[in-house]
Amino acid sequence: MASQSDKFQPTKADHFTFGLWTVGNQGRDPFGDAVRAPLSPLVTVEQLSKLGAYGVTLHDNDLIPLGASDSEREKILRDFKKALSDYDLRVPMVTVNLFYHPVFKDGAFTSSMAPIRRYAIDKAKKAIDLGQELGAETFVLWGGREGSEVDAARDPRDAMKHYRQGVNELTEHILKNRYPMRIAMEAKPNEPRSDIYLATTGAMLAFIATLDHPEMVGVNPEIAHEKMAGLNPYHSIGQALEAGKLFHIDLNDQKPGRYDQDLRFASDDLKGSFYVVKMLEDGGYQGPRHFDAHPYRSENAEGVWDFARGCMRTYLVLKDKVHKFAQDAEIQGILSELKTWSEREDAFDRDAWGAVGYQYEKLDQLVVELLLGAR
Ligand code: GLT
Ligand code: MN
Ligand code: MN
Repeated sequence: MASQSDKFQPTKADHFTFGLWTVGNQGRDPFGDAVRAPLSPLVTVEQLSKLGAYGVTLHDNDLIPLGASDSEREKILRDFKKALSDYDLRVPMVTVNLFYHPVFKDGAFTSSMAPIRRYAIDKAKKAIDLGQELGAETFVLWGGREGSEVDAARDPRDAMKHYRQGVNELTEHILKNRYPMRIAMEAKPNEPRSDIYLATTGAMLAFIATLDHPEMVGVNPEIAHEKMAGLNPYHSIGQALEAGKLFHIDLNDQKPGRYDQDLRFASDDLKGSFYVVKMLEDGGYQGPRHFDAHPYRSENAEGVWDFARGCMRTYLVLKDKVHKFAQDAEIQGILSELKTWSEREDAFDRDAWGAVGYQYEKLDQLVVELLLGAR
């Protein structure tokens, strides 16, 4: 594919990153076991670098198994850092796994059990230390188990208080150690819990304003999660960017009304994905273009790299369409006509304004044809 059109060949300057857990996803689901062998982080680093990615991201336990001894940790880190340097790959973001072990079955930071909250916060602090060792500037916090099935068991106000205490402790830890790190909170409405607290990026933004150090905390919106909540990711991401809170992003795709699919970027919704790319490119977003998606369960080891290549190439194709949008005389003609009207200063005529046609049908059709390659 790449040979046909090198213009869409990713390079490190594009700042594409992938989680170890994304290409490393083994295809397990609630109805079937793994279909792919585990992928070593060292092989992942080599492969991603060869494909043109800029970096790799990880949960603490994607790299260092839970319960590893200090010496095991040191050895794993040494080998991983060597691979990063051999293949010139960065680790711009790390995160913490607060969802896999049974201890987290009723939440981590929002657990009603003080000892579990303590363990979860300490685990997150250690993951922050790991991030610092790997040079990460962003720490993502995804509260996948912070939620409920039985509302008789916990008042969400208590959950909010505990969540806030937890995040406040993390910012104190970062400040005390003078780490150049910021936290990005990721929302999801449900799955694996029936309801997850702070279900949307908008809810996260409101919560962040109540923290001790709101300037250190932003959001990591995921396209699929906004869509699961029936929302438009272009709007959520736009609001976060305008608020100076878009610290990181999880790019993928999702069909409406389904489980969290984490589909290859833009594989389902080309137009929606185009507007997300447009927002990132036009809006001055400086962070990595991070893919949090996984290959179809139908794929073998080779298909994993087709998946990764696909995420990056489609982003670049859509970025090219963003340039074409800006250069398209007809599209820009309609937009500038609308702008001229918006600035009219003559006496306001309610009926005349009520009779105006906005040309949105024409505008949208032009975008559709642009995306289909008909222009
Ligand atoms: C998990 C989740 C993702 C989060 C990851 C970060 S873990 O795979 O489904 O959306 O971004 O913790
Ligand atoms: Mn995600
Ligand atoms: Mn997801």
